Amino acid sequence: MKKQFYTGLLACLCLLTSPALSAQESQAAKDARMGWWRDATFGMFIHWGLYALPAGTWEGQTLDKGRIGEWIMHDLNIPVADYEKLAGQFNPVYFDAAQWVSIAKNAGMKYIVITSKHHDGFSLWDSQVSDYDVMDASPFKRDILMELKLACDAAGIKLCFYHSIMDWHQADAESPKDYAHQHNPGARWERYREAYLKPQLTELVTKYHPAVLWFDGEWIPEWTEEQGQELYRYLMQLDPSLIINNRISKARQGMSGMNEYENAAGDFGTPEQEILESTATMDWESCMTMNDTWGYRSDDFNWKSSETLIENLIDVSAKGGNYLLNIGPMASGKFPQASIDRLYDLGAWLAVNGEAIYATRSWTCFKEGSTYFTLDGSGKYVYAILTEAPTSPLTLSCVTPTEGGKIVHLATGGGVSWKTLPEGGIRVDFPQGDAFGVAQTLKIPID
Ligand code: FHN
Repeated sequence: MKKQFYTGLLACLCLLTSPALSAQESQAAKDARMGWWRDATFGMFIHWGLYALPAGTWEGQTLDKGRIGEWIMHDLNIPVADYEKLAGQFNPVYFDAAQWVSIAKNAGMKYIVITSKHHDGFSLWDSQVSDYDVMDASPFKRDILMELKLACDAAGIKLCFYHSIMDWHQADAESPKDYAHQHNPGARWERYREAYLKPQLTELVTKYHPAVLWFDGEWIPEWTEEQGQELYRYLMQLDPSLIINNRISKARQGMSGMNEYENAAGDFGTPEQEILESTATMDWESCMTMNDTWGYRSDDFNWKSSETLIENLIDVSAKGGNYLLNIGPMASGKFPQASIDRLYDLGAWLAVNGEAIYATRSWTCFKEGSTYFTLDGSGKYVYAILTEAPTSPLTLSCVTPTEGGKIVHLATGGGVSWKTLPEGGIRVDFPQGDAFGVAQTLKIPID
């Protein structure tokens, strides 16, 4: 029944998608649209789907170390007909949207980006153009995205969707090697775009109102910059407040994630498992795993420490980016405990030092030694975030505080004594001892 709907939509969607946006967006309008996202700085990425069931091992064969769980279908050459049977076992009875959202919120995260559909093609909502979704193909039969939407709205968290352009399940989209032998190979790809990909995205935007659409899988040769531009215009017509990553275009330069040419579709760059060396003129967000996989692998224990994750957040923020930190929930619907522990530590650190991160901007001097700097929204304070506590009085050469101004140590809320040095910069009597935890912050007034 759904398949008829899919085919029938083709003609009318072609009509809907043709008009271009009439006017270019002004810088002021873009700043307003991007405002919440820039201020948010810290978000939760969630890779969740059928791949959580094999969790890295298929019929006794385990993925090589370093391979990522959500690629198991591809990496172990699992036929579509075998892989799709996983849907019949997908029954995450412990899934609790309110609990997931509350873990994110307590960690200081302001938005959640979850895989509406990853490369394997399985959808986490009741898609009207597919039976390969959680409502039609799994025994769970609960609309995961809608439950998350309601929980996020209640908690004041923005819900966003990751959506893969590449689709290993759709016959029209899987880049079959025999394209060359077909009469009109492009027609199948067009049918996938117009009668499957776009209708799915339309459902997501009009029913769930995601704050961000986060594309991926754009590197396949079938996808072009022109198609990306057209899809961007189409989606922005559906919801002009949307924010869309640069993977809707073809401009991403591999894992470094920034654009290799101007005027590409998309609003922000997407470094993956990397942090930029410096600030950038384009908005950017660094996405990263806590261990070595995005989708859950039961044998991946290579967890980054909480200290590393906190320093990464500081580093990204000092360079003007956002940090999107990944969770790979288990097939049961639970988060791995190691992830929960790290999120707790991040939340505890942000509860004390968050004003140095949220709604801040990069400053001309973003790092001196192991100290990072951010600039508050008013431009009246610089935050110096020390990722290593000094063993003797701290000297900072970058910053000249307001004469006679009070420098506040956020961990104690008290002032610290300081003086200007004849050679420039300042010396600060920094509170000694490690009682204040990792990465302590000084709030410094500037003229
Ligand atoms: O292939 C995907 C991968 O599975 C994961 O989703 C990451 C997250 O950014 N992106 C892709 C590779 O760039």
